[in-house]
Amino acid sequence: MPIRTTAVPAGLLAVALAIAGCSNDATAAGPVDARARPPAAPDCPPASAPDPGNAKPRDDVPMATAAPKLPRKATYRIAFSQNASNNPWRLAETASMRAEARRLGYRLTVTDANNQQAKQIQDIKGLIAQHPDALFVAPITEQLGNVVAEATAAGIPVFLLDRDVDTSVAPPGKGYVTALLSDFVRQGRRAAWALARATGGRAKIIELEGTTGASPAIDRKKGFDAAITACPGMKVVVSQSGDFSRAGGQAVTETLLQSHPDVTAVYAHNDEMALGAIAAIREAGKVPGRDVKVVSIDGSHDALTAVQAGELYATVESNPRFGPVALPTLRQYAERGRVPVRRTLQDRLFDASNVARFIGRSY
Ligand code: GYE
Repeated sequence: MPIRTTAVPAGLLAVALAIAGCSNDATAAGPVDARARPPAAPDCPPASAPDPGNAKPRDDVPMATAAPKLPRKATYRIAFSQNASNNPWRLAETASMRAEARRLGYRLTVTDANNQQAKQIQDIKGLIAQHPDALFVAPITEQLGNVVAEATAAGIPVFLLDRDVDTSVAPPGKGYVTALLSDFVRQGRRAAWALARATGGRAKIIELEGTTGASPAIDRKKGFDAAITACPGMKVVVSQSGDFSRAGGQAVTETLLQSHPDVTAVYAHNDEMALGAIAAIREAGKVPGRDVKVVSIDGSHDALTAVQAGELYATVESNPRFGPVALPTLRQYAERGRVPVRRTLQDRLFDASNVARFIGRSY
């Protein structure tokens, strides 16, 4: 299993917050959409509590010492294996990497695996053959560990973006340099708290899981499922993968609303699936946001629009703008010869109380 450490050195945290464009105010999310809030069940503490916010950054993350070194240069030839380009989150991430590389004058090659694991393995093998100075990988599932280890064995420093691999195959700091990730367990927990507030702590829930085997799907489930055990009135009645896609979320919700017409809530592991679910809820003749409460994760423009419309109760941020964190990490590795094996991004939470402030800068 991957290790789940969380830490951001002060400098990088500042970078992450600077990209976000403001200080982290997740803990200040406060009361939301009071119109729609039922009274909180006394046996469900999260239903009347504020957003728990980010976990405390850890200062005990080990340094990457056994991965290939990166020589110090004025400019770098780098590659990025992206796992898909079929949603705004992926497009924003790629655009952010391109913009930062351009700004620094680095040459960047991007491949797109079209959401297919076999293609991503081939993409990475092709990039290994070109021997870039460094390789960034957004792995589709944790099974990409072998090919990541292969790149490392070829002497290429590998940096993971936004998803982890199986760390028993590619250990952090050795099988790859470092992984830049959100705290997915925490995101799931925060989504559970938001749903507890939305429903008063009583809900029959459809859980739409992300791509099977992807680290955010594994951990967002873990965090959510664990958190709702604090509320005996909240139950996941059915949990199924919608593959992180809007079409997947819609099709799965359509079917599940037929077999479980008494469902009162949807927890989607990302915004795209939540937006698909909202369409399916409407098609089933129900009112999203009133008959069925929906929460998700990402913070995309379409999701913030749905929050404004009252159809999506809240979305926990998962920031795709990795360029200004990823490339400084590479630079630091070249200049100092060491970086921590994990860098954890800080995420906000968007709901009716703050959406107007953030929608203008959303992707
Ligand atoms: O939430 C989702 C994307 O890996 C954190 O992948 C990322 C997730 C993100 O497809 O929308």
